[in-house]
Amino acid sequence: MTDFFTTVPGPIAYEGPDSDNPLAFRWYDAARTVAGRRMEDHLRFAACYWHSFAWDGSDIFGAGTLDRPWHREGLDPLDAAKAKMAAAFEFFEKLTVPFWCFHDRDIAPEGRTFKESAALLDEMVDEAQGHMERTGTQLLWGTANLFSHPRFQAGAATNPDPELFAYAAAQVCHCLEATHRLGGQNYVLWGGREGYETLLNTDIGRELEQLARFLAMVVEHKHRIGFDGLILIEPKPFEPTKHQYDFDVAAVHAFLQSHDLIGEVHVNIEVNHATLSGHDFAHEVAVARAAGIFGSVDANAGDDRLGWDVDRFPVSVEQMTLGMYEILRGGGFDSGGCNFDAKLRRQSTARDDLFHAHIGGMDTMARSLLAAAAMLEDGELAGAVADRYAGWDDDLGRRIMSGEETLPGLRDRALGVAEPGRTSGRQEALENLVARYVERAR
Ligand code: XLS
Ligand code: NI
Ligand code: NI
Repeated sequence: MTDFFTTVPGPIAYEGPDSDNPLAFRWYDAARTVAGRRMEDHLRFAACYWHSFAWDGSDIFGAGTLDRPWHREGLDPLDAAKAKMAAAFEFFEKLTVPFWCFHDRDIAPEGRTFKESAALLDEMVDEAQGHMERTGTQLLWGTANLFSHPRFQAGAATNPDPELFAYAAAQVCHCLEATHRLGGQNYVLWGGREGYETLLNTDIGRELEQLARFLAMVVEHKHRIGFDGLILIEPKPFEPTKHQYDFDVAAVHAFLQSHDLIGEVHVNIEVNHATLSGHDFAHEVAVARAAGIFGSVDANAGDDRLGWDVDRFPVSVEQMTLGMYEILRGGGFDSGGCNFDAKLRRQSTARDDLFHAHIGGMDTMARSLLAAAAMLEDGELAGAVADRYAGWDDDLGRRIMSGEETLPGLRDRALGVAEPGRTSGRQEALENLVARYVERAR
């Protein structure tokens, strides 16, 4: 145990909704059983390495603001990586978060050659293994950073130059194996720069075929090494490129279908990416569930007036309740979980701010779980939906769906029946119903 977070003794404990202790959980009670499962096993929280430990608070206008001593100039890169990792695991342990997530470049410095980088990653994976054994923290997923280094300026798998595809493939191969070695439960592919800026220099058809080939290679290798976690694509509509190929869940689904990858690849849905694509988070989960490709969640929040990936910590119980409800309807997480792909505001410079941010996020998600579980258990909302579609279980609906009816057959029928009736969609009443669950969640 290091002493980076000296003002927080840890472990953070559950004290209940009436507690005024800012360093306690008010809703996240890991051991409490909700809808037949421990809260901890429902939510499967993960802290991410990149925003909390690899990012120094810099933005496009200015330098880092955060107190991260391992970024100080002149340090040996490997020593710095180890100091960073010690602080990260001190944090995970004190927060009592069961999982963590990383990019290869978050945990290990980049060498001068691929060979050097691979060796550095191996060394840091050994280091992580020690920390994981000591603290009991598990790995929710690993991923390769195929977007920060200038070599990836034109993308990785979708690069116009096959040398870059080859480099990215080598990096993913190594990172997938590292994830496997650490007992990772999933492997994520976020298409960082897999998209384009202008059609004037881009061949979309080729790039999509390259992306499919890359994905097939990842799937092949996953089976080759016996990795039984899920391969997850994380959709995002834009940023950093103007047009990202994995725009939203529906686009990913169509891509998987047309390349025979259904069953092999699922999705990691990020809340802020969902809203950037013009959808609600719950919509993205529902589409993934309907398509059978739901995997995991990057829990964060956008900002109503900022149209980019601001990665705030989740604050809206209502938004998350609707998302959790869709997740629970599908049976909850399997190997996935809630990864806080979220970062501090750059003025939050005290070391304990990282705790307050995660405690708030975990409580928001936990309270949402309680509301969603009650909604599901009472069944009133589901009942209202079932009533709305009841006609499809009757004679006419069944005949249409079974193929017994044809267009002219339905015209003949219409000639002999009255104008169809209309029933209320009852949206406002249902919104009030949800509000009651959100208010009463305990
Ligand atoms: C960026 C993505 C990224 C992925 C992991 O917007 O959210 O952080 O989750 O590469
Ligand atoms: Ni994001
Ligand atoms: Ni993400």
